[in-house]
Amino acid sequence: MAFELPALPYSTTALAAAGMCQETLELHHGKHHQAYVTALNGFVEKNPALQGKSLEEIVALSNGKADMAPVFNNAGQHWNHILFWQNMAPTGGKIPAKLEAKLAADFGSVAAFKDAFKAAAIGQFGSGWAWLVLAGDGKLKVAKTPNGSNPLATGEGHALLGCDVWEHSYYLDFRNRRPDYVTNWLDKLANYEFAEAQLGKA
Ligand code: MN3
Repeated sequence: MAFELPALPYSTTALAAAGMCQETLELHHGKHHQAYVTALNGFVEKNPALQGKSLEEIVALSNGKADMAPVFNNAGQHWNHILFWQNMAPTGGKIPAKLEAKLAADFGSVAAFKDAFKAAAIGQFGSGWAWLVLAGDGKLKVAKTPNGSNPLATGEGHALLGCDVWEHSYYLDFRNRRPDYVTNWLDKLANYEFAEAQLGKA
């Protein structure tokens, strides 16, 4: 069974008012994410060791192996983007009470969480991701990963939110201003209801 590009959970125009335009979503979902899925399927077709494996299993078995770096990069990016589309909503930015209390308990305040997340997103040199994870000790933490890596691969915890900081994610809307993109993402796009629901599944 080949991997497939999941449909967006909203229309390509749905996030425009919140700072992500139709063209960004069409290119990012329809071209960039599709390219990762197509490349991953090509690797699976050629390598019997990957056949019949779940996406998570392919990330795990290619993780840290130099000769499998292209497999890891594309599998990781497929996993990351599946989460990323669910991590945004047309009316994002509202933090529900249970998650708000946990953010305040683990970071000191919601503002301190946002500061830490922005620092990770801005501090990721080049392409990569910033994450809010539920770590093994039961605490919320912020992490960053380069390129196609993710908390699944690093073992840093269960990912609740992942913000794509590759330039293709923000260049049409914010040009080179990654800090403005990340601030807007946290305040207007992030689907904290989805993140809160993940707390119960971790
Ligand atoms: Mn991307």
